[in-house]
Amino acid sequence: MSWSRPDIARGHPRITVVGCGGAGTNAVHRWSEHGLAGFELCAVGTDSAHLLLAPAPGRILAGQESLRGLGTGGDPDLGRSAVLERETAITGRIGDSRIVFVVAGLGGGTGSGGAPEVARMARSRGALTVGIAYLPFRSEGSRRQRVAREGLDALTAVCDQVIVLSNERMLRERARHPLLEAFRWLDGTALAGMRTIAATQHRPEQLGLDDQDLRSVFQGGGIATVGTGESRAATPCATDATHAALRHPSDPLARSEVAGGALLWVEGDRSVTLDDVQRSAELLDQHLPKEVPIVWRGTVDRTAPMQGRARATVLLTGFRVSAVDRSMGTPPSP
Ligand SMILES: Nc1nc2c(ncn2[C@@H]2O[C@H](COP(=O)(O)OP(=O)(O)OP(=O)(O)O)[C@@H](O)[C@H]2O)c(=O)[nH]1
Ligand SMILES: [Mg+2]
Repeated sequence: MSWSRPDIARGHPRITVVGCGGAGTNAVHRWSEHGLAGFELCAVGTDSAHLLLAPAPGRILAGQESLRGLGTGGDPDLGRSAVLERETAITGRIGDSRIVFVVAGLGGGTGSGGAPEVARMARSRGALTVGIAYLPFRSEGSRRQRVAREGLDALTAVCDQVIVLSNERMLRERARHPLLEAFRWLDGTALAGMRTIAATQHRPEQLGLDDQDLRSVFQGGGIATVGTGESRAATPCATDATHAALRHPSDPLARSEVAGGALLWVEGDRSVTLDDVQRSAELLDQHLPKEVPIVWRGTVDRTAPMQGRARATVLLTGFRVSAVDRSMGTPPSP
């Protein structure tokens, strides 16, 4: 990995989130409703009506002339060339960001074709580049699965790590919830992964995460999965939160195929003890093959929203794309 040390005099390094295509724009829209401190949000899209969801200063319409604001109709080649036409605007947004998250739903045209190009632009400017890829529901059919798989290949080739979130997870975990709530839940999981990675830049105090932690688990690139869990009680328990978090990374990717490492980040109020965090790490250790390196860190969060809460986020890295094929039942690309 090539990213360089932040310039201390300039304070916190910039972290930018670029949503690409419909799903990427939706995610940026939902996160912007929460006022995501510490992240700059923007969206690149080919569908002008849909792009209006993104926060105003960060909208980049791609393919204005060729596609006339109507989307690509599912064609990744059109998505790629439209995004390339806006390279100057996109790199202008990325600027000197230290971390860039490129978020897209794979299977359509704009995200599958365009997100790898946005990621390439970010990485060539020296940013740590992390893809967030929503994979289509099985019920969307084999063509979408194939396009998604090709998009995932392209994205993995240019990112430091790609966090995969299968939409199928919503069916397993939120099938009986209102539709929008299910989508918000998956966005929340993605956000937990982004916050964990961003914590290496924003919160190096206490027993916080740092650059070295990220380097050790991102080494070798590949695909990552994330899970997050919470415990809410008078005396919140980090081990319970970790237990809940571990239900997700095991799904859809098999834990035995982790090739990179594991990052466990526990946030809690003052009642979370060292012993509790230590037991959380042991729990994670029991879930993984012996040789997988684990980095665990815990921070006390004094802000009001974390009162009576402990939150654990687990990031497992270094899966091969073939592991995604097996878990999704996707036929491998020719
Ligand atoms: N998790 C999640 N997935 C979504 C959302 N919207 C769409 N998807 C998924 O993302 C895939 C790609 O859809 P879009 O993002 O709309 O496609 P696009 O990139 O805009 O591509 P075109 O419209 O074909 O140019 C879909 O097949 C869905 O599986 C969303 O809001 N959240
Ligand atoms: Mg679209």
